[in-house]
Amino acid sequence: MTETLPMAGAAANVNLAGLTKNDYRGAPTTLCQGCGHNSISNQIVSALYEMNIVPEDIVKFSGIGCSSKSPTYFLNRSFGFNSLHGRMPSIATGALFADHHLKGIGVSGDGDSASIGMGQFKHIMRRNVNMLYIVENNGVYGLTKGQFSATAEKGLQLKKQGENLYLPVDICMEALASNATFIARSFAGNPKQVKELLKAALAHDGIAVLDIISPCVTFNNQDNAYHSYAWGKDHEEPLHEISYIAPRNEIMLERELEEGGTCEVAMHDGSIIILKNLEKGYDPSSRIEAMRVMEEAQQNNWLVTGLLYLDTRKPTLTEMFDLVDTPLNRLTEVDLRPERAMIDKVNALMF
Ligand SMILES: Cc1ncc(C[n+]2csc(CCOP(=O)(O)OP(=O)(O)O)c2C)c(N)n1
Ligand code: SF4
Ligand SMILES: [Mg+2]
Repeated sequence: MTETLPMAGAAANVNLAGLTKNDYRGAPTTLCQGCGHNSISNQIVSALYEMNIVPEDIVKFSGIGCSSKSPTYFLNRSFGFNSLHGRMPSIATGALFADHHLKGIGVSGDGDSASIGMGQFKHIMRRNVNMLYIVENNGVYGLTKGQFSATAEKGLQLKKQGENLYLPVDICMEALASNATFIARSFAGNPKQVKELLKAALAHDGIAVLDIISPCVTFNNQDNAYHSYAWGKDHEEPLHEISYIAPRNEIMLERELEEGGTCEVAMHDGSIIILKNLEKGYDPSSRIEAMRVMEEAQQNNWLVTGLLYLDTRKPTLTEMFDLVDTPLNRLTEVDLRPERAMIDKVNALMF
């Protein structure tokens, strides 16, 4: 009998998890053509495929908005929960506590996170929940027809809204103030950087906030708007070229932060993030540096992108609790019922 050999092309498309890129896709998008959110979904598909992550090990979360519809457009094989407006963090916290073996990917919008969900946003940061928290930031409420969001720049003029009178909320500054352990900013018009930052964020143990300027082509893409493709392309100032290197045996911890040098950051899973500094040394482990760079960017109207801040030392939410290895949602009644002697002991303590 002749042996059937796999087709060379097909084999080449299979990653180390034995999956093709199609295994990471979702339903066809219903968002507007050219919407930045679509470009981000495509990079999520590529990043997970290239990292050989098994889709069933991921759980997706979102709130309400065009951005929050995005999880439908990637990872068909993963469970997901499309929650209420601004409430994604509490749903994610509960689900990831119930199964600490899963990694969370949350997609939110600037309206969802910086207005109605601001309180929840701040608290998921300080709890260091193990998830990637993406804010697809377009400066407007896209889904409800383009009202100003809290991240819109002061003075923005929109045909149907008039002039925005208020100073904007900066997602990354809010994340830093709330003790997030991984903070990065990117731009949907720079897909290569988006993908590398997604990989680095997924390799992080703890909360990884990725603020991605993601133009709304229908309501806020005129060339002078800070969340447009044209403005982003003209004003982007990457801090470094970032590359993600998958886990390997030899971990290089040496760091060179002198001008034009590279900085290597070792992640818990053995992967490495290489930051090639473009102009001057930037140390992402310094909160003060991160704040300075963001402040400087605000003063000069620069769209600073890259890894702004990283702290790999803080325990995640579930590490702070003495959990059994079996996820809580898989414990059976037998596992949970205390022995008679223990019940008697507890009762004796109480009365
Ligand atoms: C409690 C509640 N208030 C208001 C709304 C209406 N609403 C739906 S989406 C949205 C804003 C979405 O903006 P954003 O999060 O920036 O997402 P985008 O559509 O811009 O991607 C609002 C106000 C709602 N669904 N629920
Ligand atoms: S309205 Fe704006 S945010 Fe919503 S899908 Fe269209 S382009 Fe994207
Ligand atoms: Mg928005």
